[in-house]
This record gives sequence, structure tokens and C-alpha cells, in this order.
Amino acid sequence: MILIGLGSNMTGPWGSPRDCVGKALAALGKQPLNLLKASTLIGTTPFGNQDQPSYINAVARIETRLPALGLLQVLRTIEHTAGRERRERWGERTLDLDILDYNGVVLEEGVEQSTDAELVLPHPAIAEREFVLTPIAEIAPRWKHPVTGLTARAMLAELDTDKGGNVIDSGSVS
Ligand code: PH2
Ligand code: MG
Ligand code: MG
Repeated sequence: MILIGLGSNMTGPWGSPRDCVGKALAALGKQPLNLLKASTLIGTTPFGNQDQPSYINAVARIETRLPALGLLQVLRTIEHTAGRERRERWGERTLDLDILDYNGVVLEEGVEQSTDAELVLPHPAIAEREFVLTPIAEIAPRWKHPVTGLTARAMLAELDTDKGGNVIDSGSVS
């Protein structure tokens, strides 16, 4: 299963964070990607640096024939189109697209990128982030973390909520 995390907390060329995540979901449905399922859009408190606006988050399940690094490049291009500029780590952004799980592949060392980042799989912070676990539990209740074997619901039960990233608006009223 391929799961992508979406997040936005800045208005940009694609509009408000909510509009931006909506357009990003549409982009995840275009060749060479195929969107299988999208979660509800939720409002969340910032995780990490608390001195930034709250986020809109969602998770999508997609399929693609691209390998993980090819998928990462496509996601970077979508982020760039949505006005993403790479500044501080964990800071404000118009759009963040993260590969949470790529078919259970485990890449702990990370693969060096020509750009700034490296790819670590599964995404190393899934277990700490309510804004990722809640949407996964919604769209993929049987998904299991590739390393720990835990479902998102089991990980939510263990979650330490002090670091932020908590759900403040479950999206039922939008
Ligand atoms: N992304 C971050 C840092 N903090 N907090 C929330 N609530 N949602 C995010 O998507 C998020 C964050 C860096 O990727
Ligand atoms: Mg991120
Ligand atoms: Mg990212």
C-alpha cells in the first residue's frame, strides 16, 4: 500500500490551506499516479515548532508504477507548483507531501538526493503524529506499520499528545 501525507498551513498560489490540500489530492489522481482513497481534511495544531499557524492535513492512498524515488520527484514537483519554498525544517509551508509508506519498503539509511533531503521509509515520525494516524485509521484500518506491525488505531492508543500535531477540527463541518 502507498500512503501519502498531505499538509498545508500557508496560503499560496493554490489558495488557502484547505484549497491547497484539495488541489493536491486532485494532482495525486493524475498520471503517473492514481488516487484510490482520500481521507477527510482535518484541522490540526502544529507539531514541532508551535509558533506557526495550524495545519490542514489529510492522507491519500495511491497507486503508481513509479519506484519510490520517482514518486518522490513527482511529489516535489507538485509541491513546487503549489508554491513550496524549502526554508526551515518543520516551518510554515503551502504544501507538504510525504511518502508515509511505499508498499512496506524499509529504507532506514535514507537515499541521498541531488536536492536537500533523503528518503527514509516508512516515514520516521508516523507513530508520533495524530495528524497522520487519524486519517490512516479512517482510510486504511487494516494497514500495519511496516516495522512495528501496529495498526494506526493501536498507535493512536499509545500516542503522546504533548508535542502538538493534534486534531482540532475533524472536518465533519467544513
Ligand atoms: N508538518 C510538519 C511540521 N509540523 N504539524 C502539523 N499539524 N501538520 C503537519 O503536516 C506538520 C506539522 C513538517 O512536515
Ligand atoms: Mg512533513
Ligand atoms: Mg515533507
